[in-house]
Amino acid sequence: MRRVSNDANALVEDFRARIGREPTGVWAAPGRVNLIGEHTDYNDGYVMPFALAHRVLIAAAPRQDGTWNVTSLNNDSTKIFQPADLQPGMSGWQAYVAGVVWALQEAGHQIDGSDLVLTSDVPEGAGLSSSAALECAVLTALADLNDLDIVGLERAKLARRAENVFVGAPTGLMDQAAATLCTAGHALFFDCRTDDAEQVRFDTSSAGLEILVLDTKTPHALVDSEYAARRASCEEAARLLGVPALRDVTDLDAALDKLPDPVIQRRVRHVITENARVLEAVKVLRMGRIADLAPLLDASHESMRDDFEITVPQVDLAVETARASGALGARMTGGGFGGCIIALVPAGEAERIGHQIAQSFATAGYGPPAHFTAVPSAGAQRLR
Ligand code: GAF
Repeated sequence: MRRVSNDANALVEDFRARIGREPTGVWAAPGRVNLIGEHTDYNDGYVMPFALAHRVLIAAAPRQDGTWNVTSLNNDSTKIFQPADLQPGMSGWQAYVAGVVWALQEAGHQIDGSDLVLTSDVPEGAGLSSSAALECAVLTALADLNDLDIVGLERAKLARRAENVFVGAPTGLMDQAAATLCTAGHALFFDCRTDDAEQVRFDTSSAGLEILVLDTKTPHALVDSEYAARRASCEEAARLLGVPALRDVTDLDAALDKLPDPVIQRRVRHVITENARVLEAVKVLRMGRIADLAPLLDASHESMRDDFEITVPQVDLAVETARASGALGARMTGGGFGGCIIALVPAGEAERIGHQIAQSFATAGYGPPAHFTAVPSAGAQRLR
């Protein structure tokens, strides 16, 4: 039977029932929302995600026969793989598990076989990084089981390598950095060039506010090809401008003058202005002025809609309705072409605003969205 759970004790019971012995431990890694800084990570720029309470849980124990026996309770499916099966290009949910074993081995670590039973309540395909959560949970479990001395950021980079090379998705480091480094009560200000990480206090309730996350449940049809196309445009722009990455553009107007193509100009304008918005967001959060995030969220959304062109009508409607219903500011979060929006709303209003958006979706003939209130939570860790 399919099971979606966030409870370590229940997972231990599942492990006992399926594997017939005690797990050595239980590990977890969270999904994330990105507060601001979209499509900046692979441009060597800035991001500011925070971890969700939604997470992947893994109960695990070593095996002596050198195989990995992995059960996903969500998919009600078990996959067994051996060292010879660890070939990039594997598909399905198991690729995220096998990819981590592969990345660890490629980095020279000895990884013994294990039994792994996992469950996740991170919504899939919603732009909340369910795959990075899975990779980082597996990595955290295997690092402990195999006594590996790998620090946080190195873990994030290995998980990203699994995603980029084994699974084949050309993402940046943000999602794995968030799943690994985030701490409860904080957003993570991360510099994707220098790897500098700062935990910025993000206590919305002290400001009388909360973060509504609304999943538009829009199918992510073009996400892979369009993501790769945006990345390629940014790299092409950096090449034309003679800089290592768009992070290095200091004079936006001068850069735009040098670029012949209006589409590339828009892509560059998004990345440069988005980096500036992240820096501004860090400033206001350091001063505890959470409400001042609102215009930055709005401007970020407009930039993604008009310049980076990664929103879809459902996402734009959700953002517009959130604002019209009393949100201080709102934006799409994540890679785009569907997925979730976040809205900064007065405390106690998330429910009402979520319902307003559901109504506007019904009126527009869209399927029902889902929503929850986000609480900045802990990164990957051992639970027991
Ligand atoms: C996806 C990617 F995985 C991240 O690396 C990042 O580029 C994001 O889209 C957009 O900001 O989540």
